[in-house]
Amino acid sequence: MRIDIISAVPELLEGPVNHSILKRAADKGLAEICVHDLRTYGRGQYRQIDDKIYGGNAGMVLMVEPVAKCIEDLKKQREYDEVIYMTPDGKRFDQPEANALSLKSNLILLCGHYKGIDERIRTHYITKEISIGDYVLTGGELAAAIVADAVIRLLPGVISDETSALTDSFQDGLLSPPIYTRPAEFNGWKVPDVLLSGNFAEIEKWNDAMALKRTEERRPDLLEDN
Ligand code: 6GU
Repeated sequence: MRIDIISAVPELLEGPVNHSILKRAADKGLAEICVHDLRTYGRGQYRQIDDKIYGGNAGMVLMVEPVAKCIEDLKKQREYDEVIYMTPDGKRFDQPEANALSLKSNLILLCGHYKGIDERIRTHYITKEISIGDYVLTGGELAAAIVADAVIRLLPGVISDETSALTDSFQDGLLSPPIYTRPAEFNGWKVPDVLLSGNFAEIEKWNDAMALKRTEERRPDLLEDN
């Protein structure tokens, strides 16, 4: 899978791309993440990428030309499954969307900034708009990093334990049960006996029951949706 991220502040993506699971996936040859600096496509000597909103409202908008040039450049090199605009106006990102995107080959994530982008980009290039939640961020970079992480960790081989991505919270519509590791007792705090019993049928039953209990207590909305 390849993800191209277009950004006016590419520095914000350096950490996630160079140090997170994204880097591990890239090193293993399972994913390629390329960050493109919008300013490279900017206008004139000052590489201008934003301008005032027509009609008077305060604030700056990403101009159509630099974004169009960048997207056109990328589209010349390969076919894209989706050109995604990261914006609080978009559909709320969730696990089913991450699963669906993980089956694609080539994605563009366009990070919004300032007051947004010229509407003509949305009309003529964008195939999907994604929000990561009902709050406003300064730009789409952190949101793009979240989407890239959620998608790439699902690719076979990225996480060493193949089954672990499938047993995540949310994959079965439930939160995860409590988990423990050694020692079996610390400060008098004990690991539940059943987990030490070696009885795998009982352990599975306990895990299922605890996952359900936790979901009922913390996220009853997840149970209502089903
Ligand atoms: Cl994708 N972008 C911005 N700027 N703010 C957000 C968001 C995205 N998702 C939630 N808030």
